[in-house]
Amino acid sequence: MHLRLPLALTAIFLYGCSQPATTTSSAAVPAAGTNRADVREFLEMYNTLERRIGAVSNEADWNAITDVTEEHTGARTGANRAHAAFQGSRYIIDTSKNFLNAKQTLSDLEFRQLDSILLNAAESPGTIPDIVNQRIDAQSRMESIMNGFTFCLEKRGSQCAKPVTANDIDEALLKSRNMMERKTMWETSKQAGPELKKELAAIRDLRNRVAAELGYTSYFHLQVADYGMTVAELMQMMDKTASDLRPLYEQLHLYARTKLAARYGQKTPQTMPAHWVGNRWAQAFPGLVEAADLDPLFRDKKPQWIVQQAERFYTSLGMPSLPKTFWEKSDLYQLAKDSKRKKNTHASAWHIDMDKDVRSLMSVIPNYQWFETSHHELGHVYYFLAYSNPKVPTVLRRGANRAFHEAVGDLISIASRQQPYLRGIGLMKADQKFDTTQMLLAEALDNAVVFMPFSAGTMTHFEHDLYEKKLPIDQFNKRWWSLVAKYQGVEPPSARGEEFCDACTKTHIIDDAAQYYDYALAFLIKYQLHDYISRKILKQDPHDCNYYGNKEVGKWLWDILSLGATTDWRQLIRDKTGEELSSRAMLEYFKPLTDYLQKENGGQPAAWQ
Ligand code: X8Z
Ligand code: ZN
Repeated sequence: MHLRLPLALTAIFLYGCSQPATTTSSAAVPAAGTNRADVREFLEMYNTLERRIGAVSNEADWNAITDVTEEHTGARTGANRAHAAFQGSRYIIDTSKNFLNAKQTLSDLEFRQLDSILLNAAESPGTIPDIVNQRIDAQSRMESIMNGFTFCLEKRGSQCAKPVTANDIDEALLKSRNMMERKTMWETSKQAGPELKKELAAIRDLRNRVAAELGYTSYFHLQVADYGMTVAELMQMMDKTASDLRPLYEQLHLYARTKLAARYGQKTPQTMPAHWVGNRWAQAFPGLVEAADLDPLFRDKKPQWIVQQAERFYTSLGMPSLPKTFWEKSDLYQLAKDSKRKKNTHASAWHIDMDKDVRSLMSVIPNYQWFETSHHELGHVYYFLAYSNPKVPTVLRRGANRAFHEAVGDLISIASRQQPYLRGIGLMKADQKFDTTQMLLAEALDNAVVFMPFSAGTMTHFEHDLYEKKLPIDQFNKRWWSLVAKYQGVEPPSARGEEFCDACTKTHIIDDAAQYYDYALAFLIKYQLHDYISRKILKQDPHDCNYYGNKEVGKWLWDILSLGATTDWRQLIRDKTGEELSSRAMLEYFKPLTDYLQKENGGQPAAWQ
């Protein structure tokens, strides 16, 4: 290597600060792809620095999200600025563009790395450092509001006399039969919106400005580019997905509102009142199928057991034990009621050093939802571990695409609700049996079909309009609820004017901007992978199968995970399942429900008014 690291670092930061803005080649930039050694040297330098600077930035993010203080927020802002200055340096942009101009001289692996480097740079172009820094500052501020937020049932002056946790709200929405309490809890869950609304409008403009610098129409466009798709292609795919699933969703919707009306002693409404549902955003209708209620299985379990069991699932497939540091450094359990510390309550997984420092943030309590979520988060963690191998350069230590990353743990969540597994690990008694149709119904309502109109419809269209159409701030709530009505058939318990920002209460809108379609795609992928594993590897019924302990399944999965982003994702799904990305497998999996629901719904027209 000709360019030693400290020298490279100096070159990047000096170039970043002192050169005039340029997006074409300059004398300081190596000639376009004429020398493969130059490309190799550049990539080696980038990967080494990315790993070091990224680790500092990730560690600061971790501290800020797990312990919300001014000091941590400040440290995070500083570390993120340094990381952005590296990733978006003009030297990095010009050099990678130059090499990419001579695409024919590059290997596929080199091309993929340069392409990723340029996409990373587009998040923080060094040509507009002030805007980039403003965006980082705004991001830190907004996340500290969200992560440190106290949901409050009763205020005394400016103090909260009756705080409630996110788990308390979820528990009440899942179990309470008292309409007043349900409404209060639902409204409480929306409290952070007003404070975040102006912040979201401001950061939207900054995100869009950043994306425009390297030629993207909006920040939404920049995020979609990661899939190698245009915005129109992505939106078309999402609309097709929502419409493929619509007939089944309508049947489930009618089933759910009829069932809930009986439960609450009300008339069946034409649309679904948001506070009737056991989920803050109606992205799932959990707790409706009494004959498949899995919560009682966890009554005597410790939260620790839940996460350890999720690890046992992966090791049973032949995957390695989690590093000791995972258990030492993760933040897995709900905070004590009197804890002074504030942390984000939404589950996440973290790859701190792009190597073996992997962590998860959760607030596990013993119930089925956290059992499933623990399997989901460890899916991310095993993905991190699998692609942290010498064949995968740092910048490609990512999922085959972002949806693949989400699909892995969710695939294991499908596996984790199969009865042979639940029996095998002693959660169900050896002679206990849940009705398979009821189990399938619960899965459709809780973690599959009901999610699709929310992810492919409401969330994707809201963020599309927010960024691509620059939705005015005084229409945020109106647009949100018109999408919720259109795609989900859900309406709020009372008018939600523009003093609120109900979209702002969805974590991903704040800290995972313009990426929620990842989950919709992930849900299609997970049923495609599950279909292949159950039929072709296990040779079992996809509705009653057991991955647990199967090394062949483990190897098949590990082969996907260990590639990271070194291959084309479309090719990967074709190679592994023999088909293109589609809703076929998901529709087929839930087909047995069609007749059942039609009968249960008495053949009534299912579409809501
Ligand atoms: O955010 C998540 C994971 C963390 S990556 C728990 N999920 C989405 C959500 O909760 O909205 C999983 C599926 C949907
Ligand atoms: Zn996830």
